[in-house]
Amino acid sequence: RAVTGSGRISRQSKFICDGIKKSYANCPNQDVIDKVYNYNKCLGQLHSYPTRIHSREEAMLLNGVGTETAKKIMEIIETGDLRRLHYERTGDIKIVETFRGIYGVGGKTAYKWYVNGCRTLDDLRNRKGGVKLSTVQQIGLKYYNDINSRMPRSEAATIFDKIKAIALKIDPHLFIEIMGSYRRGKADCGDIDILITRPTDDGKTHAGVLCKLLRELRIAGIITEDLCLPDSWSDLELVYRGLCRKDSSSRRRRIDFLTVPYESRGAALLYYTGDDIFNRSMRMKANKMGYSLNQKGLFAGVVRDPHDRTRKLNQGTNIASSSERQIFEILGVPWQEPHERIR
Ligand code: DCP
Ligand code: MG
Ligand code: MN
Repeated sequence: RAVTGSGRISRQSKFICDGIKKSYANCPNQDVIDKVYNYNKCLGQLHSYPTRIHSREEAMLLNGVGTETAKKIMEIIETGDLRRLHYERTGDIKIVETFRGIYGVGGKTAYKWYVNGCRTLDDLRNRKGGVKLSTVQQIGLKYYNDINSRMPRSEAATIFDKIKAIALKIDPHLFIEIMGSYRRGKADCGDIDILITRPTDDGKTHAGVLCKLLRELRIAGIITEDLCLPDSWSDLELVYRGLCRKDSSSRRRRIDFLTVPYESRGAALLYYTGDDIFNRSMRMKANKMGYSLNQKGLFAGVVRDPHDRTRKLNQGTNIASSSERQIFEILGVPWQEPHERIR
């Protein structure tokens, strides 16, 4: 992802690892174990690397990346692909990869289904080998092609306009915005990301709005399936994931909602605009300055577990959350318009 901006290197290396692990599961060989260990180490490094890698020298600065791995990284940067992978990507890995494309299916489940004798999506539909699919996985399988294709920007705009009109009928004071790749100006979108909040100067909040809105959107035929519902609907901060469509003759599209307290709107705008690599570089900048950044705000005085830097020992103090610009300023990062926030 750090290399190509498309998830390619991490996914590909993961398949190499999975493939090697599987082939050698019964006859462990130290060379292979070392190789898998090293690939995993590089993957971890690439996952948390904040910017795009530009040169072999830069790649080699990563822990665990030697000349051979750096060569592979450069090949992916230059050609967008890794030729060697075409020889190593055997049939079983391709099938597992197909199964992993089902919403709600991870590598473990995909591999389990393979072991149970399933080779195609139709095998899963026929429950070959007695495989069991969760409700979400069944939806993911049914709309496999829809979920795995991107929509034109114009379709996202049409769907969003309908949703916004219905939302403003519920409460005309709502702040509702389309985020993610759409806000960055991309020509096509993987899903629709919608941020909702509400000014509180009249003493009211958006509590309860999302539940009402989703009900209206189901009645209007816009939301068609739920994938992930919040546990409780009364909170101000909620996440929803589902499927929607423009009208009854359109394909299903993925849709996400995020609602946040009004005072976190700046941090939420920043987070939900992305892209994810840009977010990673902003978070890393914050961490270097002794702050912590997330969708709720920029926090000072966060104490982290020295043995596990990802574990926070306290909440810290929220020093900026209502304005995107203020967060840029405190971090000393020159302002960037959403379409510039790509790494
Ligand atoms: N996000 C993030 N880290 C993640 C996932 C998401 O920082 N692991 C943030 C940045 C993303 C935004 O949330 O831009 C929306 O997430 P999406 O997965 O919907 O990604 P995009 O909208 O950017 O791209 P796509 O067109 O594929 O949906
Ligand atoms: Mg998106
Ligand atoms: Mn999304």
